[in-house]
Amino acid sequence: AVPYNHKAIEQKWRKNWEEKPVNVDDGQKPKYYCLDMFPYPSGNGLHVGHWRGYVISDVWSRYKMMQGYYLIHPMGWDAFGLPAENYAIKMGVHPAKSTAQNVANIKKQINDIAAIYDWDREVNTTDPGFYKWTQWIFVKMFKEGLAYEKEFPINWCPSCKTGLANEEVVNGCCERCGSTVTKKNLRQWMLRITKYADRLLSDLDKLDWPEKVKKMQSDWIGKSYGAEVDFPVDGRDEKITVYTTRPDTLHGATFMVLAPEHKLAASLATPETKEAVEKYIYDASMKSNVDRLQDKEKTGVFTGTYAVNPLNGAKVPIWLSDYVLADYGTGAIMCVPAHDDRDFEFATKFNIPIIQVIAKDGKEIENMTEAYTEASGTMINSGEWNGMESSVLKKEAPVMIEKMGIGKKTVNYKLRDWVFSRQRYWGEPIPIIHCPHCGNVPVPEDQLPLTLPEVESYEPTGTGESPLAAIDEWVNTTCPVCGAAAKRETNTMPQWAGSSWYFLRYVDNKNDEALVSKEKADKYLPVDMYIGGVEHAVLHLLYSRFYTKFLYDIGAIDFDEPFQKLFNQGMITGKNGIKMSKSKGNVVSPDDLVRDYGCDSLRLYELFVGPPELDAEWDDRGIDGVYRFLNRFWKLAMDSLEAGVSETKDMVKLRHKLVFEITQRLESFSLNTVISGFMEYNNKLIELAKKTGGIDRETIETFVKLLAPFAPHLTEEIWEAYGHEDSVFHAEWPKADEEAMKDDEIEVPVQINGKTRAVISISAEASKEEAIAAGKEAVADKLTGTIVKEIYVPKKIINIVQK
Ligand code: ANZ
Ligand code: ZN
Repeated sequence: AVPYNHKAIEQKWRKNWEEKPVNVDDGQKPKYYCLDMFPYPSGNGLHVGHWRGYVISDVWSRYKMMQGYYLIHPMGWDAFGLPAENYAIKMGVHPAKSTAQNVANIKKQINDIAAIYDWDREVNTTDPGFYKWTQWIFVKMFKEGLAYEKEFPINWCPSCKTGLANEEVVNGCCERCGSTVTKKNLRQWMLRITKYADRLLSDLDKLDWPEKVKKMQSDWIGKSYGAEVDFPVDGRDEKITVYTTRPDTLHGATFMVLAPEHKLAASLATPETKEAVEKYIYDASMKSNVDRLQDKEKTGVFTGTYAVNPLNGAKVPIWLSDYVLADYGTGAIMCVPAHDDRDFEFATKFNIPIIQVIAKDGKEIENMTEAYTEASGTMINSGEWNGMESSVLKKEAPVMIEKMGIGKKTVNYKLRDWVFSRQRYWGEPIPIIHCPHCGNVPVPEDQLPLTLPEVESYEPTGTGESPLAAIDEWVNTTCPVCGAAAKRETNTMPQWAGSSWYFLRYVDNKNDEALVSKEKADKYLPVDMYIGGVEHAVLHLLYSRFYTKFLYDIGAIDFDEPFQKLFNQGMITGKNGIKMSKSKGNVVSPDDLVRDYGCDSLRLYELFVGPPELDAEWDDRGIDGVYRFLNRFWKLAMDSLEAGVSETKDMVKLRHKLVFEITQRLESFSLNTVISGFMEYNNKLIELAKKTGGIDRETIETFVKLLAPFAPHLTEEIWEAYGHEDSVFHAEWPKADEEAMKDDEIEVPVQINGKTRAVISISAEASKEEAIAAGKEAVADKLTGTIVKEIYVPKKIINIVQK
């Protein structure tokens, strides 16, 4: 037979598919929407790590196609935002230009993967026809009261020179560039994502997502139940409200701490403490949230003023400390050092009394060396609450407190509203006009898109204003309501704006009348399978869910969760698990490997490197193995075609076992073991063919169909050689007949010390261990001595020797 020529075969089929696409909507088939997280078109192109996700999604898509679905499998570009802009600034070209070049380059590389992306559906977030709808959503949110303006100290990256959302700050550093994030008081556009907190939390139950990701989202939303309790300030009219999740410990509150930013903080100072209090407030304003929460020695200052515990009238000193955050709960806490670690540390350092109110192991501890933080045990030192069980009281106390009129039951969330404006050029202009008479007025919907103007200098200014603010003729406009001279908003949207809804646009990407038509949305949405890296677990995936729920609420779509199923692939790393990056010089480009081994081999190897959900170390040498496998299978198929042997029982059995194993592994997304399964069965068939002179047509064709999603070119070529005119992808996915998989049963005598004691029937293929185990079970009552030897003569006899 002719040898396997990957180059010629791959060229031929690439061309054939282009002329005659394999994925067609006949109006009859059900749809299947398989989505990849779309890339930032960076200037570095793709490396073998990027390929992994695309290969996984392509294999899954082709599998679904063979199961009879019409596929929605699109690709597009997340081209606004900092990476594209930083790159453009570095290279000295306008972001629009560099982005277009990068898109063209990456598109070519993506086509080399042989992925069946439907390029008619392509979207680009920087395209005015696309961002018209990104702006439209913002206008709708504004009209619904979900987009609002606010001035407050936000996270600020001094290197990117822009404000950041909480989600973009990782361990106190900018998610993009790694610089330490500081605080800056700035006017901001905010999105009221907190209004959706409860639904974002409870609807996680509907999703077929990795538990790990769901937990990250629910932790981020951070719902907690507790109470707000009012503490009157001693000798004054004011009250300080605290938020606590442990109202059961109220009798143990021996002091109170306010965040330095609390509105009463400065006014609580006495003439003696004034100087120290003001200094403390100033110092705290210079620190970031993360600095403040990190585990280091507590600092604080006594205000000189006391509050009154509303339950027992005890006077408690009021302190300021930066371990209390201004923007969580009420920004003030009651401190129970006996039962909270941070309060314990603080009380110990500043010599504040510690009163235990929950017995540990039924006892009051003599000298506490650490807080007892569990809500379990009997209440002590707690007046009328003495003797109650703390876990019960914890739930009941909020209601009791409410009845006593000293506070109320509350629910709290860690989730904050989304800081949505960026002081950068390369983003969607926020479509708002500031009118001196009418206030903030949205750009009328029929005037969208509000296009991003050309600027001379698109570098960030660092002043808190975007470069757009320098373009007078753009900034100065008239109010759409009253016609007065007015100014445009000059901030732009964050990178996440476009990616929060792009998946909707793919199914109707040329629609000028609506973001997506009702008809197409009903027909093709939502996404059935979403494939991408786990780094987006909170950011993008949470924002997309929020947008989808909003669009559902305003009737733009009929579903309220975007992604039914989610798969997170692990990262491909360089040697020793180091992340592949240009700066580390360990990037492996797919281009040479495609040239030397072909796309099909590289696709297989991307999967073979390890379980797809785990990180895997790349080693070029491993590709030889899969290349050899493809060559051997090619030869087997072509030789068998010439030999034309008829099927034997063994062939039928192997065929059905193969279908069963491969389908099962594929369904459970164990793609690396699918590949090893192919290799294993290929070897078995080659062994068999040595005896029979070849393998029957149906078995080879079945193998070809199973292998098709993985090695599309090679399988099309063999399929054609076997006389098929239509694509292998229009063939049906094979089904396993479990009856046909069964091994033949044979009868074997079981002997003890050479005497036959039973005859059992076992599989002809049974291993020594299986045969002996079955034999021993059959004669168990006669095995009274010590077994010294176990013999299995395959298919003939089992002999147990005992003493
Ligand atoms: C008294 C108490 C006693 C507390 C005790 C804990 C244990 P989560 O679950 O995170 O909601 N807290 C409230 N507001 C805070 C703020 N702005 N900055 C820092 N800490 C704050 O936790 C709520 C608990 O964290 C609250 O319950 C409060 O301390 C503290 F044995 O109140 B607790
Ligand atoms: Zn006006």
